[in-house]
Amino acid sequence: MRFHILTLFPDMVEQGLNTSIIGRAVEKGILSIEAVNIRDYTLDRHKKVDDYPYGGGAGMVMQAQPIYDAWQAIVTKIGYRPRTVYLTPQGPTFHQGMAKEYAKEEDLILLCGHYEGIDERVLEEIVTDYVSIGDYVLTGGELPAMVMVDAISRMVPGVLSNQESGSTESFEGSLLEYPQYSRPEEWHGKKVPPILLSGDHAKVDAWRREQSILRTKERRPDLLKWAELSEKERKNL
Ligand code: 6GU
Repeated sequence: MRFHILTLFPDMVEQGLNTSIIGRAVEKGILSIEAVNIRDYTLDRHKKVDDYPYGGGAGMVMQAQPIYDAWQAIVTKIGYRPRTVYLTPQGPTFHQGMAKEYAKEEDLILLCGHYEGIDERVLEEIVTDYVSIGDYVLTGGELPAMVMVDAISRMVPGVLSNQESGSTESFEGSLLEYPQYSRPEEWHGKKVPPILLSGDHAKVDAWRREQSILRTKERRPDLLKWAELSEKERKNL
């Protein structure tokens, strides 16, 4: 899968996504992540990419021309108009199901805004999806874009090793992860739950399932509405 990130801060995005798992997938050629500097496409003699808002008000607005031309350069290179996401608090909140859907795309363009926003007319022409990452205000779309790239990438086949993909399972069914323990068997007077040392895999699985359900009920009861539970599990809630 190929990510194309339209941004005024390409270094921030390239640095932030150079992590172990994502970086390894890029090296293996499973992913490519290209940060496109919007400023490289401005026709302004002074490399300006923003201007005052018509109608007045605080702040600056990112102009249509450099964004459109940067987007068009990507479209010309790949030969079709891919889904184009504008990162904005005005979109629906990103979730795991969206990550799984986006992971099916061959290309994805992520448009990062700054200042007071982007000229509406270019959004109308290029944006197919509006996405927020939660109800708080950030200074720009770069961190949200990195969040999306990470969450989508780990759903692309081959990005996670078998070891790493185990931990996708529980959220897939809308339940939180069960608690994990490693050596030593006793730490600060706290013992590892004995069932985990029993070697009885069926019992361990049943215990973990129960812990996942209990933990979800306690910490994220809102998720239980989506959880895939047996009739018995739902009755016992
Ligand atoms: Cl996608 N952008 C900005 N600027 N702030 C946000 C956001 C996005 N999602 C939550 N807050």
